[in-house]
Amino acid sequence: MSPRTAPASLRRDVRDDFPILRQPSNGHRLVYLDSAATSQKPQVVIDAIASYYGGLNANVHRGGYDLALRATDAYEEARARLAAFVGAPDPRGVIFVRGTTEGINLIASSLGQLKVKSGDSIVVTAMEHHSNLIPWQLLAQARGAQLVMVELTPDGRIDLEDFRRALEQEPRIVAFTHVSNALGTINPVAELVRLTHDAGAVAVVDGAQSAPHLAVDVHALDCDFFVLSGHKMLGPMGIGAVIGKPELLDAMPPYHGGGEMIHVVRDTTATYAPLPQKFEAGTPNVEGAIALGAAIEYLRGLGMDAIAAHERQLVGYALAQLSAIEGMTIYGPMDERAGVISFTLADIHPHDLATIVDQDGVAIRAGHHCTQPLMRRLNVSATARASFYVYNTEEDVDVLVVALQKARRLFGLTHG
Ligand code: 7TS
Repeated sequence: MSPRTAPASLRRDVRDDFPILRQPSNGHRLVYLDSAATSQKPQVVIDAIASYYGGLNANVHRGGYDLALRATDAYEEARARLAAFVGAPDPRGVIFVRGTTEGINLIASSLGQLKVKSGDSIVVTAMEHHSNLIPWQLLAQARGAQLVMVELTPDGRIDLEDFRRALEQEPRIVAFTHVSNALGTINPVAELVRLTHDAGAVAVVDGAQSAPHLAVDVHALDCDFFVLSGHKMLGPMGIGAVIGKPELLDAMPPYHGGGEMIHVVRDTTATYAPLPQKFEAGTPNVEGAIALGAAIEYLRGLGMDAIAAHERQLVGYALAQLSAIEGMTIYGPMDERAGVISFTLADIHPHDLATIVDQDGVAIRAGHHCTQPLMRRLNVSATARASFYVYNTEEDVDVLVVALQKARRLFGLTHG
């Protein structure tokens, strides 16, 4: 007798929590399959923004009056919530930034000044989003360092042999994504971090595509830095975070200079505020942080394990349905993948595919997904990409499949 092994997926259909999904698109039910680009927002997040401006708005960490103190408390509570959500033991290591792009630029610039000198090497992988590549290119160019790119296996995983080879050069920093935005690959982060540390380097993890979809524990992963974007995890745009080990952040020079990041300012020099203020110059995105806190509460209510199970089930169903379409090529691993599927269909250009399925209300992305080095290795200039989140259902996959069959017929590919 085998026990029932049904995944603990979401207990309810959450689509109604997302007002944007109620509006039609091109006369059809909107099937939103572009959550890797940005997620839609539940009503509780939209409400959090309105109630911040309706009842709490004041600048933080400066005013001594009631409203300012309450705004500061709410902002700091959002920081504590985010720290708990990703398993960071110390909220002082949570630095609010605009998003993953700004976060990685902060690390490359500040950690780069601390750690990287001429002749050193920095390691990235061939599946990185440009946000986790260009800042390291800029750093390498500025410091006269060498950027080493780790190759991938044919099914789109990090080639661990090549990773080990790159570490033999004793790099100062190793940066890699947790989940690929173009392939959906889930990388073995804890193992990569361990290898990185054994080689004496600092491990930077791009968590833009993992924090929204998987239970993350930065303490267990032991990464030195983990970076995320609020807008991909049901929160608003313009807010994200660097979650770093406080002892490293303490040793690093400031990134932006300005108000609130200082302790004492003299004419030509200054001393800096303690963490996290040292890295938060100027007026922060208070409303964004508070609404991200609301998004985190919503995600916790659903349960990250249940969300991951829901997406696993959905992506399994989608892989089976899509593979059955004649002429379909799917990129990336066929197991252990997050809710992202990149594909091409016969020789139909991915942009044409996206335009055709849009006529049926299906929103997918076509392009290089800001991963040009990866596209080059896949021998394509672009792919079509469907990405899933809590509000997607098997019915959404069915609508996509019917729309793709229609594209085949439009392009004169029979037996569709
Ligand atoms: N890293 C990864 C892995 C990403 O997927 C993205 C955005 C970023 C970094 C940058 O995040 P941002 O919030 O600073 O823009 N990815 C995508 C995408 O796949 N389609 O549009 C944006």
